[in-house]
Order: sequence, then C-alpha cells, then structure tokens
Amino acid sequence: MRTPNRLLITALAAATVVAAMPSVATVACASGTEVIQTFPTAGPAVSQWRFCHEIVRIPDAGGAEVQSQTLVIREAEFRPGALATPIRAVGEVRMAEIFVPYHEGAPRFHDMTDYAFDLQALTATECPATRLDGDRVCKEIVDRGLAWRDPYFALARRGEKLVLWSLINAANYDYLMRYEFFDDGTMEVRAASTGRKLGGPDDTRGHLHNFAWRVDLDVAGASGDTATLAGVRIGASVRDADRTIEREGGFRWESKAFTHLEVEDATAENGRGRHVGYTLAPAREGVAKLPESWMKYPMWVTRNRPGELRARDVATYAADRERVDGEDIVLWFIDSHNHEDDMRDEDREVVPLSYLGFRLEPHNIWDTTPFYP
Ligand SMILES: [Cu+2]
Repeated sequence: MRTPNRLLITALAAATVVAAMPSVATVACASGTEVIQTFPTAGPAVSQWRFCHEIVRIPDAGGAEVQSQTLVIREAEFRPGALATPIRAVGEVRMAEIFVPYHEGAPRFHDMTDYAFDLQALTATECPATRLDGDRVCKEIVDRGLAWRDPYFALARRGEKLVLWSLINAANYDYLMRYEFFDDGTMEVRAASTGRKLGGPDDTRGHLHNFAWRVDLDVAGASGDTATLAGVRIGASVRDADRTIEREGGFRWESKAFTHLEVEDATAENGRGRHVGYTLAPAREGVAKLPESWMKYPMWVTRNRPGELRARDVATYAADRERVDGEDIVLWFIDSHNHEDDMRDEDREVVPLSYLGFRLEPHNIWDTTPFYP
C-alpha cells in the first residue's frame, strides 16, 4: 500500500559512528586549496567532504613538470556522519593522459605529454557558480536527483553533490576534467571532449579519445590497501569470481564479468566490523586495445612511487611486477570515446560534450544506507 504523503528527508541526525579508524591528519592542505563541504546543504550537517585541489603540469619523460596542465584532487576525506571519523578516500587523482589516435593510424596525439596546453579561464556563462584559481576551476553544488526510496515506508531522499571541473584547450579540441563529490561518499570522475574536428567541418576521419586517470586510492590512509579484481561468472547460476591482485600489472575489463576494482583497507572497519574500501566502477562504451604497450589493458595497478605520473609509461612502471597487496597502491583507468568514421552531422561545427569515466563507490564506509533514519 502506498502512503499518499511521502516525506522527503532533508536532514537527519542519525550519525554513523565509525570504529577503529586510524587517526587522519586534520591539517589544512599540504598543497593546493582546501574545500570543505557538508551535506545536506540546508539543515544540520550529516556527511562531509574535505579535499584539496591544485593545477599542476604533467612531467615530461625526464620528470620536469613542463607539459600540459591537469586539475589534481588531493587528500580527499569523507565523513559519513555528523559524529563519524573522517576517512581518507583518495591520496591523489588526476587525468594523466589524453591520447587521440586517428583510425587510419596517424596522427597519434598525446595531448597531456607531447604539448604544454593550459587550463582555461572560464566565463560566467560557462560557470555561473563559484570560480576558483584564476577562474580556471568551477565549483558547483547541484541536486543529483532521487538517492533512494523505501517501498515499504513513506521515506525517500534526494541527493546533492559538489562538482569541480576545469577545461583544457588542446588546439582544435577542448577537454573537460570533472570531479563530483556525492553526499553519500561516492566520487564520480568524468572526462568529455568538445571542439572542432582537426580538418574542419568536412573532416569525417574517425579517431579515438582515450582518457587515462591515475588514482592513488589511500583508503583509511596510504598503507595496508589491497586491490581485488571483482567480477562474476554468469551461467545457469551466477558465481562470484573475485581475485586478489598480488602484483603490479594490467587487467582486462570484461563486459560479461562486470569487472570492478575494489580497494580495501587491512585494518579500518565500519561500525559493523566490516573492512572499509572504495570500488572503482567503470561506466564504459568500449575498450580501445591499441598497439602502444600501455593501451594493451584499460586498467592497471602499480605501487605508488613518486615521479610515476605518466600514464603512457605505466607498462614500464609495472614491468618489474612488484607486490601490491597490502601496499600503497595506484589504480590507472583508461576510458575511450570513439568518434566514428563518416562522422555524424551533429558533430559538424563543434562536437558536443559526451561524458565518460568512472565512479569511486564507498564500500562499508557507512554502516547502513546513507541518510536512512
Ligand atoms: Cu573527436
């Protein structure tokens, strides 16, 4: 039976208390600019994101930070309740490469490491919200629709998110880097391309836009993290097919297996005694397996080594197959958008944005459904 007057819960005090958390530094950003955002934005605060952002240049092959600029998110912590201990989710996340090979084999542009492209100052039209860091970072707080609805009780909740995005101009193309911080602890990482085709409106040559992110997940701190290649084997019944990742390397993404990458901390637990983690959940159109060694796999796991910041070198970083279970690890994720040959006319003057990327989903960060009373 439906209750006619369903409530929308806008604020509640049911705080999740997280036990056995290692202490997390409460200092302001070691680098960059700090953002603190509590949710809900109206009424008593329940959850909270706290992170730093900075615009840096990608290093060249020799390690000098002289190539294109990227928006980096650092030291991202999520607090799942008013009285809960904040949990470090991300040490650092950045877009590390934009690789654009044309279908006929050439050209093959590495927009982040063959050039020194800059993030652009955004106008008030492009970013009608808060503009930061020389107007190059847009900060918006937006409604994210229905978060959940209880079919048995008159309970439902709409969610909110903080969105931070920047735009890099790479000659005829502009690329968006977008980081979304949900009130429930999810972080959504997105890229999109817009702009003009290389040879003008009549150019219909197909090409791929491959975006590669470096995700230093530091769940409950940098140490003691273990990654699992999570998936299923589907037959008459469906079986879990999870595998602990013991050594560095590249990993296939299988549409039939629902492949995810889970990272779990060895010691930190939620109030139910379950290990806290974050899951990298892809939102894919397809996988572009190209001849370059780093494009052989769409996902990689490596040890976190200072200076290992270039996605195009990830096969080299992983070549010695160091152990990664229980270490400070980095996930590399590559997602691809295909602009097909004989391109559609909707892309004629300026190619409209279409987003791709992944989510970082909280895994036992809360003790129960976020914001459930
Ligand atoms: Cu394109």
